[in-house]
This record gives sequence, C-alpha cells and structure tokens, in this order.
Amino acid sequence: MRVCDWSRRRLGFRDSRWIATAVLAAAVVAGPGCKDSRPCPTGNDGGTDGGRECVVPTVQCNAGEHAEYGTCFTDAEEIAVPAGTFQMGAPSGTEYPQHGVTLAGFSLDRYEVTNARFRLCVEAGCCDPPRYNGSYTGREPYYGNNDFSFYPVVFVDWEQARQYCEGAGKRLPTEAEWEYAARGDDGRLYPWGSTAPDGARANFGRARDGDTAQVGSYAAGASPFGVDDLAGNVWEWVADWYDPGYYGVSPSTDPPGPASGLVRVVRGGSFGSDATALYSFYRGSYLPEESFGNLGFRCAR
Ligand SMILES: [Ca+2]
Repeated sequence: MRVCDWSRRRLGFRDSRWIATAVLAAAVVAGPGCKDSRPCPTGNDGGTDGGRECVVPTVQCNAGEHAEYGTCFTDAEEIAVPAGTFQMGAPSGTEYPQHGVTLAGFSLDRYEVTNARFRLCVEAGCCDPPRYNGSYTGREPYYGNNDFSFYPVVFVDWEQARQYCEGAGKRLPTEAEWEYAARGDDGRLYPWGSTAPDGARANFGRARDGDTAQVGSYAAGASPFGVDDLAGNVWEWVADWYDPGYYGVSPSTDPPGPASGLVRVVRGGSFGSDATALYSFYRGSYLPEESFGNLGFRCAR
C-alpha cells in the first residue's frame, strides 16, 4: 500500500536554510512519499485521476468571460502579455549567460491558482486533491476551507499543476514566458522595478512564521503587464525541465526548455524566501513529484 508524507510543516528547501542540512537532503531525496503508514487519501495516487472519470461541466459564459471546469471567470484575470524581446538571465551565476529571447504573445493568469479554482478540477474528477490539506503554519483545513478560497493552492506536484492547466484549456507557462511576464523588457530586478522588496510589494522573508496570503494582496508588486504575486507568496511551477546549461544553447525564439531532465523549474520565491530569490531571473528547481506548502502555480495560454 502506498503511504504518504503527512509532515505538516514542509517548506521548500530553498526557503529552509535554518533547517539542518541532513534534514534537507532527506527531504529532497525522499520527495513527497512514505514517511509513516497511513494510507493516502482516495485518488491521491501520484498524479493520475485516481480512476475517476474526468467530466468537465459545460457552461455558457457571458462576453468577457471564459469557463474553467464549468465555472465562468472574467477575462480580466488573464493578462495579455504582448510579443516582445528581452534579456533573459543574469550576467553571472546560475542564470548565466544572459541572452536575448523573443517571445510570441501569450496570456498569463493574473493570480496564482487558488484553492477554489483547484477544487473545481478535483470535483470534476480531473485533478487529485492537494497532497496535504493544511498550510505551512498549520492552518487546517486549508484547501476546501472557505476562509482560504482565494489563497493559492499548495502541496501540489508538477503533474497536478499540469493537469489543472490542461483541463482548463491552458498550459503551464514556459520559464521564458514567466520571466518576461515578471520583468518586461527593461531589465528590472523585480516585477515592480529594481527597488528592494518590502511588505507592500510582496509576501516574502518569513521562513519561520510566514504563510500564504490571499492572491492579489500586494498590488504595488504587480509586474509591468499587471500580473500579481509573481514575486513571493508561493513559488510557481513552470513547464520547463531545469538544466543549468540550457541558457547557453537555448533557441532565441520561444525557447521550449530542455527535452528532458531530473527536476522542474520553479520561479518567484515564496513567503519564506529572502529578497534574492524574488529576483525575476532567479531559477529554482524541485523534483516533479515534490510538493510543498510554499509551492503553487499559475497557467498560461
Ligand atoms: Ca508567486
């Protein structure tokens, strides 16, 4: 019988410098599985739909709206990012070499996918529920609790994120799309500019006692295109495999990411990150089967 990791206070290792190295290593290797003997929740079987039939209700939406899992949402929650060219990466470090990238236009969710939205996918039988129904500081239930409907869904692995986006008629953004949506074409360090982050611009910097905030709570931190919470709140899965050498060989137009890899890219930092991880070019990575209380996603199309 497969069993699950019920650890309540799992934070991604990139935000966990205060945790002993040995603990971090164990968490990275072990991934999301198997630390005690309790069975997994029904359907939480590692990224499939648990055998349930995925049925998306049909619904007719008004002009200016679109449907996700049978519910209408305003198109204003999808930000149109026009085609453009920018310098991706940084002059040194993991994000080297900085390189020119040209992208076709795309749309990106204004907010991280919320508990309420993710629940629509679960109830349609198209997504597994989050792997743990709590949050970093022990708010439980978190997922499925009306008090947190408009907070980012967490404890979802890469496959769950992909499933949600595809079932909504969308996809995960590429790493290049995410970075361009965050920094625009003027080389800024953060979505709002190059001023250091503060409590008005992002939910960040609280590795010990931080937790998720309602999406859209930091309007001063919006990107040049009007996308919220790219920096902080929760890390965000993107489509790409992580390869530290990819920037040196990636195509200059619409880079799709490496063809294969071991870990997937995450972007933007979280409530537990310091300012460095909030840089719009900063690259993080996790095993695709990992899920944490500080890791969510948003979709593109
Ligand atoms: Ca974020």
